[in-house]
Amino acid sequence: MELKDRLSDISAKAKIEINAVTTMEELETLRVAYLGKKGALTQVLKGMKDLSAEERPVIGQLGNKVRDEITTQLTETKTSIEKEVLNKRLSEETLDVTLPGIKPKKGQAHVITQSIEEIEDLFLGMGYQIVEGNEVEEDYYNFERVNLPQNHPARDMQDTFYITNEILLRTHTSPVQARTLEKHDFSKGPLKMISPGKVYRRDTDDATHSHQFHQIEGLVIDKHITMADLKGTLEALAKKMFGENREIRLRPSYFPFTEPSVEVDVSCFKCGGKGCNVCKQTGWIEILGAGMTHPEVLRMSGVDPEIYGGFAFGMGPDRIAMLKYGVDDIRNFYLNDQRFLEQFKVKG
Ligand code: 2U9
Repeated sequence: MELKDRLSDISAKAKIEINAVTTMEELETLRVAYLGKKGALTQVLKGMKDLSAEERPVIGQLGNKVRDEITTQLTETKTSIEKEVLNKRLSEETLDVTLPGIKPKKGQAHVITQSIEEIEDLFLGMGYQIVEGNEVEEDYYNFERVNLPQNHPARDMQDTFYITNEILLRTHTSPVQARTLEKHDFSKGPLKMISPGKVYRRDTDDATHSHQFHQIEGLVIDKHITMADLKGTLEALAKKMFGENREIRLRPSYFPFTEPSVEVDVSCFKCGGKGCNVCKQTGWIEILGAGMTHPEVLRMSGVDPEIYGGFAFGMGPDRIAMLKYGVDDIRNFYLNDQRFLEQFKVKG
């Protein structure tokens, strides 16, 4: 067959085949099939070397025309396929920005934090300051300064996490009281403070003991502070925490840092005092310890017990939350299980 005829066959065939292409892969296959090194057009043009001088330029021109036509059609087809692919993606991946967002779950403060803040509000309203302090403390401030001398059992390893012989994890927030008291300037008025925070005991964890728990301690030091002031303050605290018609009763007790010391019960908020499972049929629930600050503790903080005195108290908000919400295992507060924690929604 004449070169001329073969070229017009290739041109016609290419037009039809490229027209039928729908993917980039098919397009590339055709480009190689016609224009590649072993392509149909390339093979035909190899025959030009056998042509006469008159024929060669004519066929050469025709060959270039066919190559240009095929290249143009390949490029146009590529562009239209690319456009189709893009439009398909655009329609599939359309994001309707006017759709409402996914509402994040609203969290709330931890139940112990809620309990602490409720108690802080009460004391702020009574003119107390809230003081926080280090959890890593000196043995001296944690024990010595609250009248727990060197050989006191509470200082033994079984109760305390020691980091060195002198440094420990505080077992109560009393060192914050001692540090604040020693710096207090009484010419500016009485010391009225509470110190909330995490404390640590080297106990084995069980339903009522956690190696980490919380405490809130209070301290009021001035002239002429009496036990009646202590009782009135604790009554206000009990009513705020457990309801307005609660009563309290003080039972004699002993703490090295207070003299006299008392343990404080609140009338049962569940049965009103008749007796039930919460108050173990007694009508009363122990909520905290308190007492008049020991003179030796004052003296060690540089305060003259002949002139100044006052009261102190300590409570465990974990224990109070367990009583208030009927939680039977203290460890629930520290497992970070959302199913447990989200039950304690913030009111209002
Ligand atoms: C200074 C002076 C006095 C703090 C006090 C308690 C009573 C008390 C604990 C018992 C178990 C709280 O519920 S608990 O975790 N503590 O009962 N704490 S008086 O007295 C102080 C502290 C510091 C300078």
